[in-house]
Amino acid sequence: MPDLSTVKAALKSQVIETPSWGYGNSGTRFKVFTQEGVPRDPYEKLNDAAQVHAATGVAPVVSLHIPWDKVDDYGALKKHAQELGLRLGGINANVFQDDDFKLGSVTNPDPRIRRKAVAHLLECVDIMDVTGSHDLKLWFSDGTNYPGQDDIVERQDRLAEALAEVYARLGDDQRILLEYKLFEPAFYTTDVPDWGTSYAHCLTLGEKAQVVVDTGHHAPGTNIEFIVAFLLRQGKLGGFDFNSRFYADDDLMVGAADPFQLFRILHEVAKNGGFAPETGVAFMLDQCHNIEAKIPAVIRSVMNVQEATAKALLVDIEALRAAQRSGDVLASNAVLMDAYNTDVRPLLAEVREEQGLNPDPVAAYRASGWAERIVAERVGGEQAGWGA
Ligand code: PSV
Ligand code: MN
Repeated sequence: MPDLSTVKAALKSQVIETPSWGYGNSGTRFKVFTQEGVPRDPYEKLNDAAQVHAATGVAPVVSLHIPWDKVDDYGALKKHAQELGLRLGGINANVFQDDDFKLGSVTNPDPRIRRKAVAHLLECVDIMDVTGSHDLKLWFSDGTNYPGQDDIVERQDRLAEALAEVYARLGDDQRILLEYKLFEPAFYTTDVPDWGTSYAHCLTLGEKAQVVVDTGHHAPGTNIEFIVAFLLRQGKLGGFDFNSRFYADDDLMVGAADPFQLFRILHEVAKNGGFAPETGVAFMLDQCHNIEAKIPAVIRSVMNVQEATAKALLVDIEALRAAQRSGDVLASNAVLMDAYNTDVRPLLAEVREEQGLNPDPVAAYRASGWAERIVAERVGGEQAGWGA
């Protein structure tokens, strides 16, 4: 059996990065519903993220999205984060909301627009230099809607050229995390549709380029844990954008739709050393809380990752390997299911108490009075959101 103190230590040192945009208004292409008390600027988003960290103890890092989180002084934003006991994490580039990018950003047939897109990516690296962020997270909405619309191979060439230029600008401790997504907003071809395409570009770029697995970006039925295991083996798993989905890229709370899948993914992470800080796997959330209260939803998501992690760490690897080597299909499966079926909530409550935290993070947040305070104080101004 795994040593309980090792499991507890791993749970205490886990770091989950929360997305600034998860605290703002969001919605679908049909409607963005506003909520009272939503942050008006990146500073207030960090204030909310600090509540998640206070309640869970494992969420000290916040990803930014530019220009959603554009500020005049990133040094001041970094200082604000530090004062809250937080640090600024991945910088997510946004080359999908400018009218110029209708036919693509870095793969656009027009060289002027390609330059504009690359300029934004380089600006994001400038921001990373100030914020101390290590990760430039790239997701390209680029693709085509109709057969014949553009040349598939030429678009790959343009993508490779842009990536190489940005890669050359990276500092020693900075990396590109290249995200893929099967479809949407492009409906016929997407220029980085799958992990293989991302992996191939990252291989060409070099060591400082790795793949990001957004759990909502696959065809239904895709075996995501296989992808995770493969990328870890190759040293190319840069991180996760965690969320869950029933249909497409639903961006629901991670673990809500399929907690067993989350467990299977984290089992591969645990078994292949991905929780060791030196592997650099970033455990980020990428979610939108369209209809539920945002801060407690982020807290719930963090807890879901913790629960799946605890179960993954409880897998009796020795017993699993012994059963696998002897070809005992049922015993191997039983070892895994035993861990999955363990109620780890008492263990996590104990871990939190040992860290001086409330064993129930949701109750801790409720008791803090923060929800009432932001509704009362955040009056006027323009609420943050990604628009639709
Ligand atoms: C695209 O669907 C994506 O997953 C990318 O990570 C974006 O940066 C993010 O969503 C925006 O919510
Ligand atoms: Mn994502």
